[in-house]
Amino acid sequence: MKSIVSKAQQYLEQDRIRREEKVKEVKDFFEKPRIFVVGCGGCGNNTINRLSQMELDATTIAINTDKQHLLMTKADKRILIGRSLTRGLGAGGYPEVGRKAAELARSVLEEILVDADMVFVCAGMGGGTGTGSAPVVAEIAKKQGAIVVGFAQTPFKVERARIGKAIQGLRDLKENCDTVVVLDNNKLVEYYPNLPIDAAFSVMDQLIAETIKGLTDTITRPSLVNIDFADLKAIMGHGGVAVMLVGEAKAQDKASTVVKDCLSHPLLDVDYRGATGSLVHISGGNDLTLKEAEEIIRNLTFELDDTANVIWGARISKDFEGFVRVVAIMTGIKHKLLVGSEEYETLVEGQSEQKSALREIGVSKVEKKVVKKVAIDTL
Ligand SMILES: Nc1nc2c(ncn2[C@@H]2O[C@H](COP(=O)(O)OP(=O)(O)OP(=O)(O)O)[C@@H](O)[C@H]2O)c(=O)[nH]1
Ligand SMILES: [Mg+2]
Repeated sequence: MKSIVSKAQQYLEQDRIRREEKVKEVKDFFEKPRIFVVGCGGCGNNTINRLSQMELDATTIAINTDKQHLLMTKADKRILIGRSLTRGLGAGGYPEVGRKAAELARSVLEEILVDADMVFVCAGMGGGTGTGSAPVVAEIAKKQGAIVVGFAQTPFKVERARIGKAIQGLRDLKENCDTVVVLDNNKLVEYYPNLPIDAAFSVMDQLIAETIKGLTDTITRPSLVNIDFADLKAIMGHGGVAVMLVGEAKAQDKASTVVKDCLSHPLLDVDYRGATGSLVHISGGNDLTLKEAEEIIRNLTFELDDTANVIWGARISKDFEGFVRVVAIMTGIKHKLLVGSEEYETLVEGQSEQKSALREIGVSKVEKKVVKKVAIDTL
């Protein structure tokens, strides 16, 4: 048995070298999916700024009605929208102005996004520019045939007047995106009450940027381009509202530690009961075993529906030796801001009762779930 294992390891090493050579060949041969990240308004521009500091296989675009903010933003393309409406001074908290400004820039945006395969649209909800323009950008991208994923930050409770606008903005964004990942800024106040506002914002921006980078890397790695893009499409193509989970672990029992880290992330809404789809991406070193990867998926997706579509992939890289990182998107969730809190509570209560009953009789739901694909990509 030992000799078989050592032969297999030898083979793996040869295979790794062969694949590294192939990766370059394939990279030159296949066209990569064209990915764009568009940041709308102040908050969206800040996310783009973060992303610009990372090596990203995507084109970054910052759009704003606020000339000053746009000038401070680093992006591949910067577009000042609605100049005739706002004279470059911002939308003053009016989403109608943001929407009109984006409408005026429609032809420019159409031209830029013409051959996009995937577009991430980032905006903070509740102000004027992001709230009004993000749904228009999403609609344009969708019409051009791209998969469109929105990342929306919802306002602080103290920004009272902004909450109504944010809910409407979120609804409009959801209408025009395939999937919208919702992130709650109130979590920043709960967990970083003493951090200066800029610093607290930048933590959220970093989190979004890391997730977009993780997803982008997954689909642009040449050896698995087509499979990964198709998978992403399967989950995000009709994802509705989504939440994201991010976790890291170094410990010996990293499989359970990383799941705990994902489920207790201070800035993320981890209530994904009833999710209908899940895309989980694990990055680990050579020490990550298949059993550990399987355990991570099983524990993370335990709460999901029987019919949930679960797709996962793992990438082994030298950078992750002794360390594991998980990025997951859970789609098809009911978000409290979008269904009304009473309706939401009833819905969630019903689901929990059903689940605890199942747990009591020892039904492990994961076995029944449709786990579509396992891609172990060694680079
Ligand atoms: N996480 C995070 N949230 C932000 C940031 N900036 C603003 N926000 C949130 O996003 C909401 C919208 O704010 P902005 O993006 O500045 O507004 P805008 O789209 O530029 O709108 P106008 O300035 O009215 O044209 C705010 O209510 C905040 O809750 C940021 O850098 N990070
Ligand atoms: Mg602004």
